Amino acid sequence: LSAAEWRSQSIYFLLTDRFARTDGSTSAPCDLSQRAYCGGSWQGIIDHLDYIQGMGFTAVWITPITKQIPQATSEGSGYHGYWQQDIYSVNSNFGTADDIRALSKALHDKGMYLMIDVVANHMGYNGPGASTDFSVFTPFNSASYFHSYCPISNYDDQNQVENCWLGDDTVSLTDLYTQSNQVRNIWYSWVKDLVANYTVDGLRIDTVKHVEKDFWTGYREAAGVYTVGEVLHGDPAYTCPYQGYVDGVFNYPIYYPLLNAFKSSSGSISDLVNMINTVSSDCKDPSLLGSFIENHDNPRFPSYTSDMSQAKSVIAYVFFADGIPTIYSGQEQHYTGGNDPYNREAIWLSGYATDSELYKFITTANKIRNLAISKDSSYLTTRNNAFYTDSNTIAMRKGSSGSQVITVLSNSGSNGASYTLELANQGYNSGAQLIEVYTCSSVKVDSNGNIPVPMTSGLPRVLVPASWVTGSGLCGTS
Ligand code: ABC
Ligand code: CA
Repeated sequence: LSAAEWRSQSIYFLLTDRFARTDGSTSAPCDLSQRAYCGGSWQGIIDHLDYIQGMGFTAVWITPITKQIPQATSEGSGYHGYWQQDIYSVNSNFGTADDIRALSKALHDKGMYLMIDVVANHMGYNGPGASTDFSVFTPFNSASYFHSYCPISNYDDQNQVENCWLGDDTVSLTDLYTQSNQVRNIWYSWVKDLVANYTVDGLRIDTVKHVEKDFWTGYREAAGVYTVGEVLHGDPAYTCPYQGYVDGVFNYPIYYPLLNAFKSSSGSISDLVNMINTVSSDCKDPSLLGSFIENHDNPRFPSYTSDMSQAKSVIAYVFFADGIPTIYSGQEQHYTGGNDPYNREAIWLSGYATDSELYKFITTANKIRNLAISKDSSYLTTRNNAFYTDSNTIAMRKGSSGSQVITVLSNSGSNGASYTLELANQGYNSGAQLIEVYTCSSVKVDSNGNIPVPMTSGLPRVLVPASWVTGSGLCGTS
């Protein structure tokens, strides 16, 4: 699937080890502190695609499939998939290569897409980098395939970031000499084969900033599908340029001010608005960025605040701002895990409840976004415009003029007041009829050109033209 075709998708990101087990258990324990395999499998994912599709997701991003460090190290095992040792074998803890093909087919049969996480920067070694036994790696079985050992000690030194090693003395992440043609050719044919073998639709690429930029040009070309890179850096001046080498990157620049704006009622809305504008001008194509508020590397949003309205607000941002919405498995169950490894809870322990508050909220968000996509062919590519703010509120509009989706988000939380927010400069003419889709209330643009938005309990509001809703499946229509 091309980058342009991914624009309209909606991604559910899961850790294969933590999503679903082949035995269908909803009670098998998973002690997060152990950093060990808990029993999830590719077959388990196949068995629970209805749960994912039921929320409206069209694509599933799974963690890396390659064979890992075999030992249980004192930092745990490679259950997450980022400690590969043999790139030509799959991780047998999750099943077989045929299981991955079956997963790919099961997704495609449902009209969904498969995104696989890939690592080209490093292998993983059980021990200090300085005493690596290179013979454990396939095919990179000698020191000549790697940069000589040095730990990354200064993340502001790009030379170190690219050419020194991640990890630590317990598990070192053996840093490949990606500048060499030998390594490049192996990776380029590997990724081409991966996409063909498993009929992969897109790739999430790990540690993109740890490899020199021009490596990615050939990698992306060999992959031939949409590539979204992890560049873990909050500065758009650093992160956006990678969009010249991979199709998209995760929107870390927005992540930090979004989190800070909504995790408490005193968060800064203006910092978020400034960043929306900076990313919009610095990034080549914000519509191809991965939009997110949670992942497996950061504390979950509800670990900062238990407030349900604030959780809904950040999810609404992820869906209705620019970019491809990416929800991390467990978000729909309001999981509260903190830092790695505690943010990697077993999803089966939720019983895959489809009546949870956020499962339902996300389902509606996907429906609204799909409605906008179907009614407005420019919805995805027009830039989100933050047109109103006050100290607790942001209002944004996105889409073609005359039929924009208006999203109003408050950080006040569940104790927030009930009031009418009079929104000016909102792009609709007086008399226009809108519907607020979460409450299904009708709202008419008044004679002064203001939209009276009914606010309550810090809940997000999303307004669309009233004429859109008929037949949409929203607000009781079918
Ligand atoms: C294991 C343990 C952890 C333990 C850790 C030391 O070792 O499980 O409990 O704390 C995988 C596993 C992890 C494992 C690591 C290391 O390997 O999933 O469980 O941790 O063995 C990607 C993946 C991630 C994966 C790897 C490695 C890479 O998403 O899951 O981890 O393949 C760096 C990398 C980034 C990486 C991330 C975990 O570490 O760049 O690719 N993620 C600064 C640096 C970043 C750095 C980040 C976190 O700190 O600039 O480069 O990310 O350490 C902003 C700034 C940013 C700054 C942040 C904190 O603040 O703009 O620059 O990021 O404002
Ligand atoms: Ca590197």
